Amino acid sequence: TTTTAIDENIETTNGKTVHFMEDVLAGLNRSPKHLESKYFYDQLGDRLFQQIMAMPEYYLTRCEMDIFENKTAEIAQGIRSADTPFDLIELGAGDASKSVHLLQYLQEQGTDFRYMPIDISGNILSELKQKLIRDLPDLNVECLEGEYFDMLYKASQLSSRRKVILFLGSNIGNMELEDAYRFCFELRKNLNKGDVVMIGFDLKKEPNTILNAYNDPKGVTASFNLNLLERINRELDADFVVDQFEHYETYDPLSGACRSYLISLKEQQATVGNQVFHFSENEPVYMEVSQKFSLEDSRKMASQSGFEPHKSIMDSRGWFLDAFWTA
Ligand code: AVJ
Repeated sequence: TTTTAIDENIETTNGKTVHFMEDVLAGLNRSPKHLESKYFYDQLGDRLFQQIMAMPEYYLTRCEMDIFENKTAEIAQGIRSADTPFDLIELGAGDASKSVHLLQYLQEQGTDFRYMPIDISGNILSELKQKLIRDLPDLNVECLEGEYFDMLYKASQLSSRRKVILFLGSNIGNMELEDAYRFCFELRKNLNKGDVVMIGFDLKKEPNTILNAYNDPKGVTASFNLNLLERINRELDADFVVDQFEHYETYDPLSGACRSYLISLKEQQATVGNQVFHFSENEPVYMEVSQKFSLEDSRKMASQSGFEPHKSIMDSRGWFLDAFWTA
């Protein structure tokens, strides 16, 4: 091929290469410029996201926590834990602060299952492993570091037991809608009849409540976005002048898309790899979508991707939905 030979890819601890440089260059060559939010989560990004989850404005975590703490038995019912032994695979597990409640409950019920957290952050996975060894010493755990489908494939190779997939926290909202549809379709193709998925959807609600969750006054979300520029500087030896970019958040109540941008505060340039990128004054770099859904939206997504929705659990305010679909 004729591809250039800048190979500043990240070698993760399990040997899986993440194409950070390639993806950053591709995104900055697009119009409008775009950086992928999956790269927010380096060590500092993990910390900042934990700070976001602790903010009063960021209701999502507490809503889903309400479900995991107070409706644990219903969740267990939704994944039909009484049936057969299964692998409980969590996509983007992070610190698993919500799912531990389910893990503990399943253990108390004497359920035969193995917990397989998947995350792109090896850093957060090793912390999770430590925590689980300490708090749930009898739990059977297998951590998988990498991208969702690579690791799902690996999980299938490790065992042929029934699968229960957790995709929580409205992580699905980080995909453009068409990508989310494609993702669910792909997920269905990778599962067998009778496997179950539990997906967290942040629901459409009063628009300012949503906007405030992503536009906090202390600027934690701004730092979370700007950290990606810092990360590119650190890991790809780039030279973004980070304080010359400003975080800007929007929520469109029609489409349900909450989107973040970094706005270039002046005309400037940045060098990444061997490429120079020009930013005009007020030029937006599109960073992240956090899509919001109605119950109908989620049901449509299930049926269009070949799943059968069989259960819905909401938090007490009806702000967040955990949907259960059967393959
Ligand atoms: C981790 C994808 C659920 O979109 O709500 C939080 C990430 N971005 N604040 C979300 C995020 C800005 C978060 N998810």
